[in-house]
Amino acid sequence: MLTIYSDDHHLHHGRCELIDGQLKPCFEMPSRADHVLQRVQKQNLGPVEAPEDFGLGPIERIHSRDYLDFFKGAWARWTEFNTDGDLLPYTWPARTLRSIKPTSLHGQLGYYSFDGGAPITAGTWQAAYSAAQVALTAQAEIQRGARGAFALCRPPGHHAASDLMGGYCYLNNAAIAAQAFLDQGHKKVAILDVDYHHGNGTQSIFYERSDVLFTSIHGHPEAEFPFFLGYEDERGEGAGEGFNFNYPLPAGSGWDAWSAALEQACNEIESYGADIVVVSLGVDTFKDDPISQFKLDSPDYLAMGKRIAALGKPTLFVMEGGYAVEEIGINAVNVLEGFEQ
Ligand code: Q9C
Ligand code: ZN
Repeated sequence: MLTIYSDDHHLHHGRCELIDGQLKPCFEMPSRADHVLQRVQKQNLGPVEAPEDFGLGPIERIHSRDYLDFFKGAWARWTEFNTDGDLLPYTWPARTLRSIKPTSLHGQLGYYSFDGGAPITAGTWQAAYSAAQVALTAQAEIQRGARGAFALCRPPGHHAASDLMGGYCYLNNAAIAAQAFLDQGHKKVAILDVDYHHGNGTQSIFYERSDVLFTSIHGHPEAEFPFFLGYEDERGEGAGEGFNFNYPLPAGSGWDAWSAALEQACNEIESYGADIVVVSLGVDTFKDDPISQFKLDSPDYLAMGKRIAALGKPTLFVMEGGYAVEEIGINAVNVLEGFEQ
């Protein structure tokens, strides 16, 4: 299987995040992607190539122009404040406040984010832009007839909505690739989001559409980030009604419960009749993940890949979360090896 990878992800290195009442070093760190790349190479998964540049066009199919302009220009505006910290939001247009679009940097930052988990650093735009190109280049490989391809994206994307960053995500790599498939002639794309967290950004982007089926297995939002989306009763709206399937699971869930949900998601993908499957591949479902509560073990990821392969569809894997840095490579590549077996 071909892997697409860009060193540009090193340009994004957030300093800290607020967790358990403390500022701690960001869990979403550059060594994550380095470990996955090393494992791809160690296992001889296949060639590793740099992304092509498809420009902003395919990104603008998913993200609004004003959001992209804000994100691209935010760091330059922040440098005028002469501080050396990352750019982080701290006020949001929550209930009782107005949803006006502010003109100030921090006002706009709150407007274009849903949490304080997506710091902007000097190189964040370039890293996120390149990650989207990584997804698009792997998408092109499938379009050329490959059965599988791996987009080793960093930063991740599935929490990013059309005009919102959050949850370590800025540009929704999986959504951008899914839209590219449609724009290149496919009619039905299924997204299978196996990251521990609900893919709220992806769900929201396609919620009113029937040309993308969204399925997600994740920690129950009653108890887990992103808290405000990811319930089972979210089935899609308008033309999208019946094309959204959430499988929230309780903390402590292991392979038995998880694979039962996978079976249901796969059945929905089958009956939908997808042309293409895009997997939002987070491996923060691992038992030793430092911020997550599922109990999958490394061999389970081989079985996951095998079940996805049994769908018999061309499949694009897009890297999302996974914070047990030592094992992230083993677990992510196990899915890909399971798929190829
Ligand atoms: N900073 C992905 O796995 N945790 N994102 C909140 C407060 C946010 C995870 C802790 C978890 C986001 C792509
Ligand atoms: Zn996650």
